[in-house]
Amino acid sequence: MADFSKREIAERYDLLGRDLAKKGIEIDQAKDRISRFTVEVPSWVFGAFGGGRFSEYLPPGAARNVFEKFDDAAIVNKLTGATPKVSINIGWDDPDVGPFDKIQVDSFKKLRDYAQKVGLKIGTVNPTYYLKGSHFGSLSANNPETRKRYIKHSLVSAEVASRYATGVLTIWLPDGSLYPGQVDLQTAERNVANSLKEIYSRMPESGYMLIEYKLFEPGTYHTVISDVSVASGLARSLGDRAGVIIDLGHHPHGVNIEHIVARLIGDRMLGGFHFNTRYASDDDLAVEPSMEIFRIFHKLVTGGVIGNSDPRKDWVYVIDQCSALENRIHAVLHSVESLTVSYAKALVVDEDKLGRFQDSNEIILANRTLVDAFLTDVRPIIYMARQEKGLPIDPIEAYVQSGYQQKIDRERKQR
Ligand code: RM4
Ligand code: MN
Ligand code: MN
Repeated sequence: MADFSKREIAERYDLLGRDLAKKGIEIDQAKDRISRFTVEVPSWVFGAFGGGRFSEYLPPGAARNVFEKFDDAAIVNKLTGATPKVSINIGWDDPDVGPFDKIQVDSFKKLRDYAQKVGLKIGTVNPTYYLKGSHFGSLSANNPETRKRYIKHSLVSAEVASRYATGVLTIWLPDGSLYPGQVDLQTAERNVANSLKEIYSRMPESGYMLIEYKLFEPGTYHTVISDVSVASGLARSLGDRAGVIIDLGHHPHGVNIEHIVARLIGDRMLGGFHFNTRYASDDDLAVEPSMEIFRIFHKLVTGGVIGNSDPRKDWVYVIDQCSALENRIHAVLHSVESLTVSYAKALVVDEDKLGRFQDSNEIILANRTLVDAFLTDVRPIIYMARQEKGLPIDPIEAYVQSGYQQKIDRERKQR
């Protein structure tokens, strides 16, 4: 818990600044980059989705509709200054609740206007491929009618994205199979490729599409877009307005995710992240400031992606988590904190030294250089950045003190 006076923050900042200067790192530059860091929050973390195994259980205060989700996102942004955009799901977040096939693009104007009113914007837009009638596949389905429905749904979503949001469509398909032999693997992949081609060619020209992959769930035997090679292959075949989004929870254990990042950057592929923590399995938990997240940020920094002054060269960053038991707003604030800390650590790597050790094959000394940055307490950088913006030093503590939770617990009892 951080409870520092202005003077204490200045002292800590100066001390760290002197340490970093010895490595040739300018603390003010790191602070400015941290000041500019933003990440999207997911609408779904605030609402009913995420009961998981305890389907009837909802943490107190869960939002009852999309507007309440935006209210919650607004307080997160107010406290962190780092989450001005909310990622939405078409099919869950429709302002006019109605049947899936009748979703109206225009009705999202209301949501865009409401977002503006509470100081937010709509961020990435997710079509929802796992609603009615897709239990045997959506874009991969053998049934052409099902594919058509989901192509139409994708185009409605793309239109919402371009008209009322940032134009970025993020696509995750639940398509796959439970048993070997259930579907023909090539047919399923071809159906997806053709469906995506149709979506890509008909979506607004200003729009972008990021394709997400996942090794498992709901498919137990196979998923059609199972890994980065399938996703990037599809994206490449579509064109330069298609790319890949990496969800941290979607890999087998032990996969080197920063290597995937490096490869996508090397390929000049559009990229993005769905941040979360996976322990034993994919469970969309809050982000912790782990060594892995630090290494990923280090790649995003050295690859010239994060914070690039040309926004088209930067990636898209989204928190994708869905709390089951824990307080939703605490969980999101915790993730924002962890990501900010990890980014700051990635900015204090002694790159010259690292380069020298790499050139001279000093394996452990190179590794220690990275570890040294990871072990640096970078919080003074973050505190200073927040203080300058008039934000609370500790957003979670400020949230606990704010009384907002008590208010939503009370107001949202009826559902
Ligand atoms: C999926 C995938 C999608 C997310 C849904 C809720 O596993 O991660 O990105 O939107 O879950
Ligand atoms: Mn995801
Ligand atoms: Mn996921």
